Amino acid sequence: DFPAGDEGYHTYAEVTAELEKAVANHPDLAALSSVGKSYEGRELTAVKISDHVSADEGEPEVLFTCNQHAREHLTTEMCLHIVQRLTSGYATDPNIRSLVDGHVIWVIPNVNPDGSEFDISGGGYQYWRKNRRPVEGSRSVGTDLNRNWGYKWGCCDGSSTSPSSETYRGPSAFSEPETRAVSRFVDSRAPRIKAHIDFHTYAELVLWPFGHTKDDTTEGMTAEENARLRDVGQRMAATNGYTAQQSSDLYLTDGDINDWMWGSHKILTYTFEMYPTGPFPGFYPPDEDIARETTRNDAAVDILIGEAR
Ligand code: 0X9
Ligand code: CA
Ligand code: ZN
Repeated sequence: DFPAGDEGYHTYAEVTAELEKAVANHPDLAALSSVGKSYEGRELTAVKISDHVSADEGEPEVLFTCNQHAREHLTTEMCLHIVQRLTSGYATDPNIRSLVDGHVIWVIPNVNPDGSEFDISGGGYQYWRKNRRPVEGSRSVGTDLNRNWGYKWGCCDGSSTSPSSETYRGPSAFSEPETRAVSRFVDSRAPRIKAHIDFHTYAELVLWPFGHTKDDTTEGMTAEENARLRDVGQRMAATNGYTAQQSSDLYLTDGDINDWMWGSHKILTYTFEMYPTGPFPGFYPPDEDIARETTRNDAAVDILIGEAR
């Protein structure tokens, strides 16, 4: 469980219960499925939101993913907030109604449930980042899921080959059950998924690909494509006050989720680094901050959905 005073955050079981409640209250708007299981066997739950949710209406699709990194608990709250806002606001908010009527919105609130449950085990926070699969042939546990994606995996000195590193990329691309399951889900929906945000903390940034090169244009990224990624990124950042930049301007990564989403499927894809800007309170803002910092991204989320067409 979360430490005393932080009970406003949701454990894996509490997230599941909240999602089931949303579906029970809005059975025509929301449905649950699983894209696969984590290493320890937890379901990687996906929420589908649309009008006539059980029908296939061929609408453009959007994906939100959260909690690739275990200790970034505010992101799980962000995905939960998206589900709750789009379902409970549908009846009264014409803007939400038109977004939900015209799109299929997928939300995966916890890509790394083993890691996030481990992070809150033992009475305090563990500062855990990676997943929980032991690394074969070493005493280390965990791969950085956000270095394990299969587009130019390990290409460019943006990840580590050392199992004890916080940015260990894993023994091969998609070696981890969590990245494999989410990527296969996206493969199965492509090319209908048009836009995506992966939520992280912290730094208050909107980041677009590529991460593996400092170049704006390169193989797989024309000047026109780069300009659109930048334009939408900057418009979203104007609504939440984050700083907008290409992800490699922050630092180089290889094998991150956005490089794969764009590189493999041309999905308009972003990383949001949420609140705060610095190490105090860093990964562990008090639960009193959840409502303010998730609501802060409502307009940006709406812009992204509107860009899927
Ligand atoms: O390093 C990451 O995986 C992300 N930051 S975090 O502090 N949440 O770990 C950022 C990934 C975005 N890609 C690049 N910066 N290239
Ligand atoms: Ca509190
Ligand atoms: Zn992160």
